[in-house]
Amino acid sequence: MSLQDQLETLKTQTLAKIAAADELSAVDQIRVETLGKKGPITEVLRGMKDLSAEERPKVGAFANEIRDLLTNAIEQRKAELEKVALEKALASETLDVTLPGKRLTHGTRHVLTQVMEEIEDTFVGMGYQVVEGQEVETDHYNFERMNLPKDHPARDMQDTFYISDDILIRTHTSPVQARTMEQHDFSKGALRMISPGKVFRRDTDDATHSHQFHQIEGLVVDKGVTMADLKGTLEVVLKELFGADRKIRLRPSYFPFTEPSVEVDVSCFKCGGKGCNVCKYTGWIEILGAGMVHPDVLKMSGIDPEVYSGFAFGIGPDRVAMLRYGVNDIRNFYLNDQRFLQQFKGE
Ligand code: FA5
Repeated sequence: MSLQDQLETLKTQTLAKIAAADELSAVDQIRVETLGKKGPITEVLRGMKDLSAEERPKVGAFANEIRDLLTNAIEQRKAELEKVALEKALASETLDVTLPGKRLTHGTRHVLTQVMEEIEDTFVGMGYQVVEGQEVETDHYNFERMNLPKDHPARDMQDTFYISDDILIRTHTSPVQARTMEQHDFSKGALRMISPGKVFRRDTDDATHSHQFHQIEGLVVDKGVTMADLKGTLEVVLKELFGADRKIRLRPSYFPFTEPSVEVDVSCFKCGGKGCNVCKYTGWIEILGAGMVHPDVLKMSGIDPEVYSGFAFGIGPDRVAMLRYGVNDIRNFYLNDQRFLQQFKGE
């Protein structure tokens, strides 16, 4: 086959290949194979040295013509394929500005935060200061200053997680009482404080117990504070929380840091005291522990019990929230399940 014929066949075959290529990479491949240094055109041009002087320019011109033609065909196919790719991208990435936007869901404060803030507001309205305690406490403040010396049997009710022999995560918010009393300057007036926060116990988790829960401690110390002040204060707060027609009841109880000590019940907000499943058919719901600050606790904080007296209480807001909203398992508060939490939208 003459060189011209070879070039002619190459042209036909390559043009067919170019037309069939449907990817940019395939077109590039054809360019390298046909026009590259090791391709057939270069081969033909190399073979020209064997041609006669008459034939050489003709074959040379024809070879250049074919090379230009194929180069153009390749460029054109590339441009076509690039256009198709662009159109495809534009079609798939279209932004429809008329579509409705995606709604951002609003988070809400946790239901326990809401209940605690509500209780705080009531006390702030009565002139109490809110004191932040610390979750990691010493044995000294958590127990000893609360009249629970080492080996006191009442420590068993509040077993906890120890970090070392003397450092623990607090079992109640009561240590804040001691920390606040020892700082208070009575020449500036009475001590009235509440302290909300997390507490921890080695309790087995069940529907009404969690190893981590919350308390709001309350403490009032002044000259002439009596049990009547405690009762009046709690009555106001519990009516605010559970409804104006609620009654309260004090039952004798025992805490090492108060004397006398009481458990405080509120008349059932569901049945009004007749008896139902919420109040376990007693008509009353236990809400908190309280009492008159033990004289030894005052003394340990440098306060003279002959001059000053006080009351203290510890509310469990987890239980308050359960009762108020009919939540039957305390663990719901700690599972971070949106379906549960979204039901308490707050304001
Ligand atoms: C105390 O912790 C006392 N410090 C309260 C107190 C303060 C009494 C000041 C007198 C003066 P108690 O162990 O009863 O007491 O706990 C108080 C409240 O915390 C309970 O009424 C209950 O509402 C809540 N509570 C106790 N244990 C758990 C628990 N495992 N899970 C959820 N709530 C709990």
